[in-house]
Amino acid sequence: MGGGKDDRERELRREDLRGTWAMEREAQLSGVKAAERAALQKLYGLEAAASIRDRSLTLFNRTRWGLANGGTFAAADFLEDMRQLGEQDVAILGVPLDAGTTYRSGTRFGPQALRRISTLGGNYNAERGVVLNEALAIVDVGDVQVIPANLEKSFDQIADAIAYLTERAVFPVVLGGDHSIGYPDIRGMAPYIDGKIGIIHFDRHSDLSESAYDERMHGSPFFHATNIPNAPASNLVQIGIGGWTGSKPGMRVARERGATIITIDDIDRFGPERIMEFALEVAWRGAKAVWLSFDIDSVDPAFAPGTGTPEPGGLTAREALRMLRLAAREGLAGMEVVEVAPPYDVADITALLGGRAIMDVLATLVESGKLGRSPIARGDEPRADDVKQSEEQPGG
Ligand SMILES: [Mn+2]
Repeated sequence: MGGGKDDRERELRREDLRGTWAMEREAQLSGVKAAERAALQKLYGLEAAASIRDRSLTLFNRTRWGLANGGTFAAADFLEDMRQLGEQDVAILGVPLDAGTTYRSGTRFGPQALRRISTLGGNYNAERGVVLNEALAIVDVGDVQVIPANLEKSFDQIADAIAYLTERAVFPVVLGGDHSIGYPDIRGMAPYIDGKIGIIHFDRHSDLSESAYDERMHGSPFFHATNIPNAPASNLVQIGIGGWTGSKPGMRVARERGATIITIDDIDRFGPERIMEFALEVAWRGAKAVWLSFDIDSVDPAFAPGTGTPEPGGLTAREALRMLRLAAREGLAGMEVVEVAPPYDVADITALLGGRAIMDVLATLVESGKLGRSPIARGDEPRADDVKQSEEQPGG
């Protein structure tokens, strides 16, 4: 991650480059699971035609990547039997809901789009120095059964699903869905946190209104989440707020409850690093866990047009990914990516960014040895691989 300003002045040597580190790092990354999978794929996919020289290729594609997309996020295994949840590190959970949308609906297709485009690429990231599915046991647990015309029943379903994951100490990655799901996500998790839960919330909108059209819609999740006794607004930090689609009553709620609002102007003024240091301080103040809520509309519509309430002037994709990685450095209890609305997307770029946000956050948690900082007792001992990685992190 970017060093100080001094780096801009200093002489630049080849060994200073992250790319140089990445080349060295590559040699240390394990390919154990990849080898196992390749062997199975060879067995299941049958021998390729005689003219194919690369004999690792098979007749039937069983990789689940690219065109062979198997419908799960980043080609993770689908966990059909939810009774078997518990040993995994990460559970990908879709919430195909858009009943909370007040204007342009379409986020019910968010999980599908995020999963589909996530198989463009692979699990290896040179800059992060990680092969994600070697470092973590990731399963895709499919979708919550939402009730399309009933938000409150959907909230009950979502909260119970998150509770189920949290109770089993599996890190939840929620694929939204409109932002109304932010409330049941916190509600499901909060009872399992032995202390306060902080919230780092990226958005152009503060989502602190009590209701819209008499219901708890996608502009209301944090009004209701911060009514939960151990999820106080004092530990809520909202990043990227601004523009003409915000709510005036929501701003009053933020003032009355002592939430922290960071606008795009603030980010321009103080820079992403200082802003995230500050945001982490607020979210973690006396807290046992922090939840990450990433509304894709925090990113400028130039980079993320596929969303219901776009607001020009947001983060660049590069800023967003960098700030998300900084947010994840101290550990997280779970995350959600919301408001990806494929009907308005162009060339899948919004869904692709949403998926990359997840990959970058997970990679950062691995990099900093923080996946497992769940309040539920799980391996407090870092894995050998994690220790190695944190020791090898270059300064800056
Ligand atoms: Mn928003």
